[in-house]
Amino acid sequence: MSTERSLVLVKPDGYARGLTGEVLRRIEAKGYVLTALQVLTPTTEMLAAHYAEHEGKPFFEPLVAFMSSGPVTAVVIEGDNCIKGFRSLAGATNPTEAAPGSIRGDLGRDWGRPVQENIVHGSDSPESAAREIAIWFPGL
Ligand code: IDP
Ligand code: MG
Repeated sequence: MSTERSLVLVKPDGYARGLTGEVLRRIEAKGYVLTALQVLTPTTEMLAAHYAEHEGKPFFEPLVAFMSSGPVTAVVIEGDNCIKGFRSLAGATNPTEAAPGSIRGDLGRDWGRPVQENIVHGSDSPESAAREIAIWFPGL
């Protein structure tokens, strides 16, 4: 089955810059459906679960601190192959290297701080999407 759900986050940098609408516009223009949406400032517990795969890496604690520094927009999107499709819309992790045309490539840059400020998160596999949706939208 190729119809999928993915968990998208507009990170605190994107939210603070007023880019939530632009990210949602690109998701809808691509043809994916917005299934659930909320604005919240995540707890460190939620973020430790969300980023469990990165626990122990040097950027883990700064990443959790950054992600809990202000509101984020959490979104569940739906559509055939939307997990891979949104990763393509988002572009490479490092916004300096992300291709023009992508969210990170068009809207992100190096601010002289670690790479963590890259506007969006998108699930990387069906397993990650199911795990992440349960963290951000319990009961969905
Ligand atoms: P992804 O978001 O493109 O899937 P991951 O490698 O899963 O990238 O990393 C998760 C997040 O951690 C990135 O989006 C970025 O915010 C942050 N990050 C990744 N690598 C680094 C790094 O080397 N330094 C600081 N932050 C990083
Ligand atoms: Mg990742």
